[in-house]
Amino acid sequence: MPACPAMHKWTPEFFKHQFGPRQVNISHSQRMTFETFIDAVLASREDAPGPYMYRLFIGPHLPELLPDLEPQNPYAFPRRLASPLMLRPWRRPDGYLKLLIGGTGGHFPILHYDGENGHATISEIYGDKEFILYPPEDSAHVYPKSGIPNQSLIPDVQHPDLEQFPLFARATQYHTVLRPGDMVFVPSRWWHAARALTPSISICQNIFDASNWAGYVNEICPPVAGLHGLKRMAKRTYLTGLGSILSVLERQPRGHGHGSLTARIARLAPTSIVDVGDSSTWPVDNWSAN
Ligand SMILES: O=C(O)CCC(=O)C(=O)O
Ligand SMILES: [Fe+2]
Repeated sequence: MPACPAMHKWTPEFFKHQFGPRQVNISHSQRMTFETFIDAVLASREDAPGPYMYRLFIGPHLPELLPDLEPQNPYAFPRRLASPLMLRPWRRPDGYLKLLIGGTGGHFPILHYDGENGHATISEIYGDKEFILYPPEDSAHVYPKSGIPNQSLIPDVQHPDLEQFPLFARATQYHTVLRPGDMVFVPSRWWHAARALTPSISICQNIFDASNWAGYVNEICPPVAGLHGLKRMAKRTYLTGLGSILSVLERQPRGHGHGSLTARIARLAPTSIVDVGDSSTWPVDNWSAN
């Protein structure tokens, strides 16, 4: 498979020069210019880690970067989120690409599993990053926060306080180092954490298909009582029915010609970016759910 342009183009300096004065989301609470952010990334050290960007969606916020990622990684395509049959606030035809950038020692803030029962892929573009996983069976050993069950209370999984978190000693850690061109697939509900070993740039994507759909519907539309419950029930019924229809369509032959029946089916139930068609027609006004 040919490498996308990002593999030889994206460096911390590229982002600084290309987008220097642009204000961007770094985390849930931090926003700063790319210039300030990249300077902090390059100054980051093991003993004084700098900021780590994990809240910047490329489609709505830096769409000029999308061509750098083509051809997109077929194994990271968000599948059902890209279907035009998907409810609008959750539709992600642009690939649901999230940019992750950190300097040496910078890290994703917390051991967690992704919300909405999503599978995830993290593809490394520049630099090296340590990636750690724990299986769902270890959930009781990683001390989920009460009220936020997909986030662990353990602040640093590489140096845990075993007096405070004794059950963590029983958890099985899977460990890898991602280098440019590597991708890790994180199945739904697998706990994970990441730490940059050098300045690091990667892409994260969430995937939804038949294997995690029921859990997805339960998470975005949990049943509720009362009048609200009726609206919720209608949404659940739609999404559950959509899942059944997409399961059938996804098994049909794929066709990419214009107007053919197989091409139209492929567009309704896309399993790769090729099925989606002309990217210039993608809606960009549908990001409220984030
Ligand atoms: O920083 C990373 O590589 C992990 C990102 C991640 O897990 C997420 O965005 O949910
Ligand atoms: Fe994650």
